[in-house]
Amino acid sequence: MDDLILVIGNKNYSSWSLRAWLALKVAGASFEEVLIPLDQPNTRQEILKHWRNGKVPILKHGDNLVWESLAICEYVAELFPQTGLWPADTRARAIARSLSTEMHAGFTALREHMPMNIRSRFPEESRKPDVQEDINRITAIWRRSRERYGVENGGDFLFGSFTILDAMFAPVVSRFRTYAVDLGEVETSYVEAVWNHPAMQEWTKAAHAEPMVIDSAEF
Ligand SMILES: N[C@@H](CCC(=O)N[C@@H](CS)C(=O)NCC(=O)O)C(=O)O
Repeated sequence: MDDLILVIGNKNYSSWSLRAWLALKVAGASFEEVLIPLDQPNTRQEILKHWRNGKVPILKHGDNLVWESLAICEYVAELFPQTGLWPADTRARAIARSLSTEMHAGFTALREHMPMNIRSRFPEESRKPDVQEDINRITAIWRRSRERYGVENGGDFLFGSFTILDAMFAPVVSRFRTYAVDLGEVETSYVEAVWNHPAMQEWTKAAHAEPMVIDSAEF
């Protein structure tokens, strides 16, 4: 499939772009990448040239156009059904979808106060209660998923092999590293598994090589 184009933002900051990009990479898709630097005077204008929602990521596939990171991941899972981007079992898939949607729609305190910034380290002594609440919910999801599905299915990810749910949480993995969040054994192993995934490494390497710097970005 050679007519896929993914429009993304800066790799250091664009957490939503990372999710869609990971889904394509893990599916083994070959795709063209169009990177629009965020937070520039012409950013909105440049994104609007691709689609009227004014946000990245945007996936173009011939005449089809998909926006919203989770919808893109779903579309990629349908294009490449053999790559297991969702768990095969119906019940497991329903849970993985529910958790992915929870991530897509929620955790606003974490997103606001701990923006993704792959290159930086901002260890914090204390956290706002609502941020800590988000961290507690996420770490509980990770522990429960690993315990209930991950270990049983084999593999180091939440439901065993890498799924869309892991793509949805990949920016959180990066945030937990940037802000030095204290984690238990299970969560630490999971963070390492996501961080060391070849696709994640490819993205982070590119993030380090980017020259653009944005102050206090919330993406
Ligand atoms: N809900 C959207 C969120 C997309 C979003 O907020 N993208 C940010 C970058 S990560 C963006 O395009 N911001 C536009 C801007 O900064 O002008 C999704 O899941 O794709």
